[in-house]
Amino acid sequence: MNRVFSGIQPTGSLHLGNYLGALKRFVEMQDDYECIYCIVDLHAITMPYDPAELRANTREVTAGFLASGLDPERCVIFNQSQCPMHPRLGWMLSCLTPLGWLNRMTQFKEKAGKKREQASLGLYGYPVLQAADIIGYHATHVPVGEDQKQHLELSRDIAGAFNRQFGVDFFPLPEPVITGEATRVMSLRDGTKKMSKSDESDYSRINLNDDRDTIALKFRKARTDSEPGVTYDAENRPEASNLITIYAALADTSRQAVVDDYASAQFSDFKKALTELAVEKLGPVGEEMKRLMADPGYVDGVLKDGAERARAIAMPIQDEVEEIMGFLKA
Ligand code: AQP
Repeated sequence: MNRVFSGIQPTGSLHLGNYLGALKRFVEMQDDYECIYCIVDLHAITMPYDPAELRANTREVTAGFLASGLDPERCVIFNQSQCPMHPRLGWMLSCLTPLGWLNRMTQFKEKAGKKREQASLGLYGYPVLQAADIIGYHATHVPVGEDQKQHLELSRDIAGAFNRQFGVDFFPLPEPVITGEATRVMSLRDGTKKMSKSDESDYSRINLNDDRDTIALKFRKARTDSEPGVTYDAENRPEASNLITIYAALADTSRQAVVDDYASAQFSDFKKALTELAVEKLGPVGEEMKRLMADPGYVDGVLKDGAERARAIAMPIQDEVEEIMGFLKA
């Protein structure tokens, strides 16, 4: 059986990178797979945070899921803290994961930066909890952006380590699904950094709830180079190439088709066309998010129902894990 699991952290506003790298895939996959989509609030506390903001962001990300086209009747939508499997299995898997594997994780190095000694144990163990999130549902496919590739490989290694250690064929090895034109959307201010919720500059990203004027302003101010034409060259024109990638992904076409279409245009005209396209595609998502945010009772109801369904799938698997691992249930 094919089952999809993926998650997004409620650490701030959803942005175009989350949308093109993850959410758009989530929506496409709900037609063909049994899908479980999670607002990973336990991951969101691995860095310093504010409890009131966590609560608000959890509702906002849920609203973003729904506004992007996820149907709570067809897929399970819930917040991670409401299913006890995650921390429970996370702990058990952490006891099977060698430190050497975690020491290779580049996301920890980037996020901890120079303050490594102050970084939390949770941030270090983040990829193990992520492995539990996925394999605790026996998920087979995981749609993610390019930045999550290394963590997904670790999830496969951990699933394999469990199977080998206990001599079972219990956890399927999950397949990353990293597809589409925009698997790594870059910052609008620096084409070598990925677009991120936690970037200090709001001008570095397009948020799903930005209005038309804000989208136009951010694309107008987006850094480019002095070359006038529309050509794709990720190495020498990273910022311009990023905007071409964004256009291609929003229009569901290829980068080459975009370059061909704008072969004789000035880059400034291309930016205007990109703004129009982004407003056309994201405007309705932002509007729907606003409508849903005004109805927190509905959003909470979706999460409550999703959590019940998530627990019904995960807890029997967790029981089997505990049986395999030798925990006595007297
Ligand atoms: N720039 C991006 N391009 C393509 N995909 C992206 N994703 C994130 N940024 C980009 C994908 O979105 C999903 C959810 O990401 P997340 O919120 O769980 O964590 P993240 O990757 O750490 O995202 P951010 O925005 O950078 O959050 P912060 O700033 O809080 O760390 C994942 O599938 C991810 O690949």
